Amino acid sequence: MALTEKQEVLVKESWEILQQNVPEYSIRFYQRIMEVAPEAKNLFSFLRDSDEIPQNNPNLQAHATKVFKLTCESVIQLRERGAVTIEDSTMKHLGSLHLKIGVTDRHFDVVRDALLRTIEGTVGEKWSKEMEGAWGTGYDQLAAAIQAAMKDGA
Ligand code: HEM
Ligand code: ISQ
Repeated sequence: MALTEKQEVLVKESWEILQQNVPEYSIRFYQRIMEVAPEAKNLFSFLRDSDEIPQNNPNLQAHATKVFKLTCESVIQLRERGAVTIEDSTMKHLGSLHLKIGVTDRHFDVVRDALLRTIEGTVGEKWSKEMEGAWGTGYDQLAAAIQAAMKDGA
């Protein structure tokens, strides 16, 4: 699916709002993943040993932010170049890491849903189908690239 200029603007706008609410959206993101896929908790080194999702954990916030930032960059690349062109070495790293951890295709769906619901909850009334389509498309292309790198590493 090709993205419109308007969709790129919507993603950039929502990313600005997210960046002002990092502690809040990180927790929301993990909570949603844990609700839908409780077993995934054990995959995360910084969640494994606690019963609750730790508030104000810099590790957790940094990780959640990386996922959102990469997705945002993918949207921009899709608009500008028609494809996701994240650096090769980054893709290789993400592919081998997620393969080693044992991330499944279903997990990718769970994270997709959590990402979208987190943005929806954070941007409030600015949320729209158009915005959802843009983030969703960026995520799908990025996830496909990571999954391809995982298969390469197998
Ligand atoms: C680690 C991105 C999908 C689970 C990471 C890291 C990044 C990342 C940037 C940190 C890499 C590093 O530490 O060097 C992404 C992106 C995804 C994605 C962009 C989808 C497009 C998933 C999925 C799962 C998952 C579906 C499964 C629930 C993990 C885990 C770690 C990790 C468990 C290691 C965390 C730790 O340090 O313990 N991911 N990821 N990721 N990812 Fe993902
Ligand atoms: C997937 N990969 C890395 C970090 C993450 C943080 C929260 C949810 C999913 C993630």
